[in-house]
Amino acid sequence: MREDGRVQIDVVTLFPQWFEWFTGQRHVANAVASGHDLRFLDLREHTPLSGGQVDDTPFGGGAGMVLRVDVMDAALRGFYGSDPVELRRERRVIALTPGGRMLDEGLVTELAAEPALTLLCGRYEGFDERIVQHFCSDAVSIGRYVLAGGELAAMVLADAVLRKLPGSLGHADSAEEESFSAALGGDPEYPHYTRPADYRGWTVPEVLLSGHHEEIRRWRRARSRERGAASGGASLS
Ligand code: 6GU
Repeated sequence: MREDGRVQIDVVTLFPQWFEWFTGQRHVANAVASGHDLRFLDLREHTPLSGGQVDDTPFGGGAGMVLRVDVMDAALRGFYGSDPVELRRERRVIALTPGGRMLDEGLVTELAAEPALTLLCGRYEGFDERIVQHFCSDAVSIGRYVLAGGELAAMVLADAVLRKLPGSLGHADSAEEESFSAALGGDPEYPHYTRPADYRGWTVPEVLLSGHHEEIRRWRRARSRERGAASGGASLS
């Protein structure tokens, strides 16, 4: 966050229009309305190559196309007006790539504390490695599977970061005691129930209807721990 508590997230992509749906989502729209800044920058806009070319065949051969380093250089220079080698000293510049650091709640919390992020979306076979090496502060993956491009991963990351920011969720507490938070010792969230208390004979745990707040708290903590152990996650406590 900046001193005024606001965050700027820029997404560099070949498909800025994909993000129209994303910015229409309630919590994203709320975040923008409360002063956070979201921009979608078209990688093709500043390409020095003819016909809007941005990629090329890989040296050494192999399938697919690779995003060119000179194209990314020109794009970042065009958007920020400075050498991208310097840019990564001023803000987190994150390449979204399946080989990157796995996104988890800890990394999301870390990124939500930054004043400004730039997310680079790869396409095709990915980035020329020199983009990651010289222009990026981080490489991030959202899981051990391959997507056609970084756009969905950028939305996942931006969604997870934005919902942590003040002004994004309607309820101030709703991000406090949630899955993987410190309040839950890093475990997943406990199960929730609402009306009806009996549906087709599937009843709600008695303790939740009891009104005993301390017992409810203990029950929830225990269920949360069980889930953490079952999913093989690392409990903080
Ligand atoms: Cl960040 N990008 C792509 N293309 N595939 C992925 C990914 C990212 N994370 C998991 N799979």
